Amino acid sequence: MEYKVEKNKVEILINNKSLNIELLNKNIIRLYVKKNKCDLIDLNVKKARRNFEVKQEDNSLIIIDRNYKLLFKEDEGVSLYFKDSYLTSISFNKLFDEVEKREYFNTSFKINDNDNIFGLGDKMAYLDKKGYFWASWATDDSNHQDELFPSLYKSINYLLLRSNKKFFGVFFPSTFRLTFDACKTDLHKLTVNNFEEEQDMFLVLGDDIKEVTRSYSELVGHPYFIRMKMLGYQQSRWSYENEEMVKTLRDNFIKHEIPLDYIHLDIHYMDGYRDFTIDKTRFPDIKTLSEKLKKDEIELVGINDAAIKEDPEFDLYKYLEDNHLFGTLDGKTYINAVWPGDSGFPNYFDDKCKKYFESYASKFLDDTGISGIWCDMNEPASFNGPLPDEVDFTFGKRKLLHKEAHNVYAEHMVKSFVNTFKKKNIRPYLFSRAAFATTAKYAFVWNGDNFSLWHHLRYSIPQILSLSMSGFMFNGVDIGGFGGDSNKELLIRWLEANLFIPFLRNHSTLHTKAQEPYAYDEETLNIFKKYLKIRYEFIPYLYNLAQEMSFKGEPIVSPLFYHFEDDENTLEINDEYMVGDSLLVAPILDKDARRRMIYLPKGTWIDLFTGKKYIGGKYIIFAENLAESGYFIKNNTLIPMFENLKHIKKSEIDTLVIKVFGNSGKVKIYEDDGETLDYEKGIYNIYEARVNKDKFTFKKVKGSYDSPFKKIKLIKDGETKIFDFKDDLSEII
Ligand code: NBV
Repeated sequence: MEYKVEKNKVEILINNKSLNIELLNKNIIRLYVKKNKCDLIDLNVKKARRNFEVKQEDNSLIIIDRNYKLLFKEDEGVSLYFKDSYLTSISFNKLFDEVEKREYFNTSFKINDNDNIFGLGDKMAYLDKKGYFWASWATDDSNHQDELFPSLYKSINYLLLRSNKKFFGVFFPSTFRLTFDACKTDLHKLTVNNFEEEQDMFLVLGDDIKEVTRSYSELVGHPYFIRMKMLGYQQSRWSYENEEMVKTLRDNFIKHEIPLDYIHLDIHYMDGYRDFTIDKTRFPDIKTLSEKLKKDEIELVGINDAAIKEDPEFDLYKYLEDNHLFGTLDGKTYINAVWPGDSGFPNYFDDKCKKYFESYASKFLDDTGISGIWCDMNEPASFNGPLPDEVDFTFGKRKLLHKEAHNVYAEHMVKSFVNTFKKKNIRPYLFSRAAFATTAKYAFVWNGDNFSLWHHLRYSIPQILSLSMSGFMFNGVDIGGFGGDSNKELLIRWLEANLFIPFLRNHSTLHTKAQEPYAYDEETLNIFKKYLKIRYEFIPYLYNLAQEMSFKGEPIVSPLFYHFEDDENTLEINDEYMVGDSLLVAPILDKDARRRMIYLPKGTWIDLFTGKKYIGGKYIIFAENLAESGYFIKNNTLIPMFENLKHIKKSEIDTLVIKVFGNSGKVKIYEDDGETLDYEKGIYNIYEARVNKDKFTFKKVKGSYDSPFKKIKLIKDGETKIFDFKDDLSEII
């Protein structure tokens, strides 16, 4: 067997081709026949020297590293081991493409009966993707239902596999269309096809699922750090279409004392669906409107579609056209139809285009007082058939055809707006419908157009969790459902089920029944208030997790197996989730159901509402009436909380509540101003709170942020003790 070893790389020569194995660091190996340029995405590849040995034995080549081992056999491909556990065998199959008259490789992974295939982002499916066919090709199909639709809005080429009781990841950096036959054709083969390029992949390893997830998140980039306010409740519909409707919405929330942080403006606020314009007949003075709302701590988010109306009178269109900054076909601006009618597709890949959007949007935010940008239709979606493969988005000096650009178009769109916010020293409020695997560092995501259907509520859990395990840890779905009419019970159950999901927004489509918390009856309103009170109490707990997400690549919400991977029962659970490592959510997801089976992993769990303790390691039957959902806190946990909030304004919150579940525990609490980038300069605090039976200690372990806290309220066994806020406290309680 012919091979070459060079620094961290082993190149094996087979039939005039070479298979390259690069040992990047202790957790990541890159395997490729032809290396992808990766110039459309930013990867964070940390290279570290590895001391490895290469030896040839019979007809195999063995690469032995301290952490992993790869064994290559010409007819079998590469077998991968992590610390002596066999994970999979990867084979490269030569195929002949009849259409293109050329040879290409697909890649197969050996999958055993008890192995699992997780990951792949936003699919409308259960956590384990085994048994189906999937594709990465950003698709706007608002009628998508269930596993029948292989591709959705996002293209997240990440597989989180579990083999031999060990988790590991595989990431494909190609932005071309990819398909994944997840043991559909062959029960023991996961086959990944890329018809345009020969495979290039990153194998992501680790001692446990947490290490794998952290390593993957680091490779593609940790999700960006959100504003604390973004954890608040958000109300949307297509559309609150004029100033009157927005004011009435605000009045209703205030009158009914329902917490609210953001109102979303859908496409009607624009002038003829031109991006970054305002329809002056509907919103005669949006700046005054947004300033008035800000007095109540409510902010506006505005939608922004990817394509730009073809209108020579429209300065944005004119600039892009004059500067050749639209995608072209046969040398001319390519036009298709979207909401504004005939529209061009900006070449967001071009730096000049990005810069122009950055400042255009910046001026728009200043002029209107709008606080956030909601990026839609950026697959890119089009009404007159799909964009032809050959539409060119020139990238630097090279042609970039739509077939390569499509899956990463949204990423370059949102990238244009990151500095719009950062230059104002504020964290972006930027979210997107489409995304590539590497997009979470620029924008968060929601799941697009679901329906007000019970099984879409059920899917919302594995969808959100799959996104979370695929690097998109700040995400959510339209609660209540987007398409179709919601109803009282469905809306309430959706709120209960998604109560701790990072992005909590109620949204619905045109002409559907109203879905605001007060739209049904007094009971619905009161249930909403009850639950949103809990959500707002948990803001510091969620914010702690948001910080860990951005600093370390830890998910906010996760499937149970993320925290209990040795417990095989957790692998089958699609209807419960963990929030951090201390809160377990087990909601009702079926119409008329008033009880359900809940799996509680090992340990003691405390019902959030009744305080009743349950011993885990088994299933329980649990009653959940309409206003009762299953939320369980791990025994001996301290939860940092706020109280009595209707909106989140960090600088005005003067009391930190610490609630003890059980009789002891400790927690780290992260604090900063909640909105600026000052944390990047180290302006934040980290506290450590501990309760050991009757002793309470609280101290600052790090930081220079000037905290507005004045009091600490400790709640234990139903009793409340209040202390003056100090950096170092030690009390007998
Ligand atoms: O802008 C209108 C909608 C929006 O409400 C929704 O959230 C997006 O996913 N948008 C899609 C375009 C129309 C879809 C039918």
